[in-house]
Amino acid sequence: MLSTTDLRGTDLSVTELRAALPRAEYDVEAALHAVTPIVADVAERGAEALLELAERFDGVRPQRLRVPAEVMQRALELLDPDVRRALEVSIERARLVHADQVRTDTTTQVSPGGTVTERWVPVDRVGLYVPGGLAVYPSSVVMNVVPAQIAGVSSLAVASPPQRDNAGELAGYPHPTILAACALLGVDEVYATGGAQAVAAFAHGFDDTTAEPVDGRVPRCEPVSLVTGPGNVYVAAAKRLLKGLIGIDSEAGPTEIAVLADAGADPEHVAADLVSQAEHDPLAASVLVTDSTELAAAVEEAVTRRALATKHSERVQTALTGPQSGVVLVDDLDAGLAVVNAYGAEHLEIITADSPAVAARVRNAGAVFVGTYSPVSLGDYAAGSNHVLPTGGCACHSSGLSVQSFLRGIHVIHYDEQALTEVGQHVVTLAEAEDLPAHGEAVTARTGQTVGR
Ligand code: HSO
Ligand code: ZN
Repeated sequence: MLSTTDLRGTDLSVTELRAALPRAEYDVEAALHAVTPIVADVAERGAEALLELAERFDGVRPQRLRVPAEVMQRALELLDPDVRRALEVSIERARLVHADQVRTDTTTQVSPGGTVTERWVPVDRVGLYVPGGLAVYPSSVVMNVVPAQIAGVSSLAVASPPQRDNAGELAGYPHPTILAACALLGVDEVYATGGAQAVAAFAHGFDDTTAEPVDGRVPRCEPVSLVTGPGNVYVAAAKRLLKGLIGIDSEAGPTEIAVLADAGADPEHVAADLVSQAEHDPLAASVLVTDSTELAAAVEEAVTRRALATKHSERVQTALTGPQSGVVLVDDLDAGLAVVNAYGAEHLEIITADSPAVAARVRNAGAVFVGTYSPVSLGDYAAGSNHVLPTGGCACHSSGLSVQSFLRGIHVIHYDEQALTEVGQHVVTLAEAEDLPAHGEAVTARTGQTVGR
């Protein structure tokens, strides 16, 4: 089922390795054509466009775009108590980890009378996108909302596609479990809109003509400054299109798991984990990197068996047989590390002898799962770590969602006269070197220093 890339006996550069490794074709550029008119339509016609687009893409026209308080409450009542408890544990653990990410302001005394402070300020208003297509992810509500709240974001809105068949009595609203997760987290501004149109709605804002007027006025969904959260290729394309007007976390692509394992790994564990992430998407990538042909053969057998037996067999098999998945054979663990570092997987498992030592040598990965008892699905739900992670090799330059994603570090510069005078001549000199004498004059107007050398 898994194709094999045999790198034994080779000594490839990072660029050559990247070209040789399995990776998904994910064409955000192509999706831009489809998304551009949608974004323009939402910018122009607001709520009316959102209702029509929901009808077209989600097969249902929401009665209300903003989910009313009583519907949020009802979703919480409908929540299975076991799911509620599991979500609460997920929230508790995520809060623990993310609380440690809080940044403290720093003030650097650069010279007597001259300081630079870095002040960490949360983004004022954020839009969190939660997918609701092939699968419905209340866990992604937790992963987006927890760091935003800990960062101190004061205005948070969530958007998720309205459900036609999947929401029982709450049809026309986002999935009830998503609404319940929002309610558990204290998020009460939730919109029934998905895909590219949700990102456009966040970026441009809209008058919510579907809501009850307040004091005779139509309530408004105010534009946000930042949109975060995973989504399909159309969500990624809308983020790319609107980036600049809004900030984005990343253009999330299909999920990926790479496992670096040696002969001591249990093939059932490895196979279960490869299948677990393949369950997300026919384009999901599952890659085993190993120096053991015996393990590779045993994993191949177990993966084939599990892929046939699992609930979402069809999309799992599509993902596992796609060009983005496979086994990579290497000479030894050093070569394996070179492969996983070149690949930069969203999720990387290390199941080897002395896994912590091997994991410490990983340079590029969205998140690293160390040893037999740290499967990716633990991180998806309840490790405390964040599951919104860089995909498609972006782990080589970016990190997953964190408190930092919702903060801006503002430099506050405060010099007194003496401190400015002390460094003033250097400013003048550099200004002249750049042929920008007026820059220097802004200093000499204060200090009386002479311009020119
Ligand atoms: N593995 C996904 C997150 C997720 N898994 C949500 C289950 N639910 C991307 O990190
Ligand atoms: Zn997952």
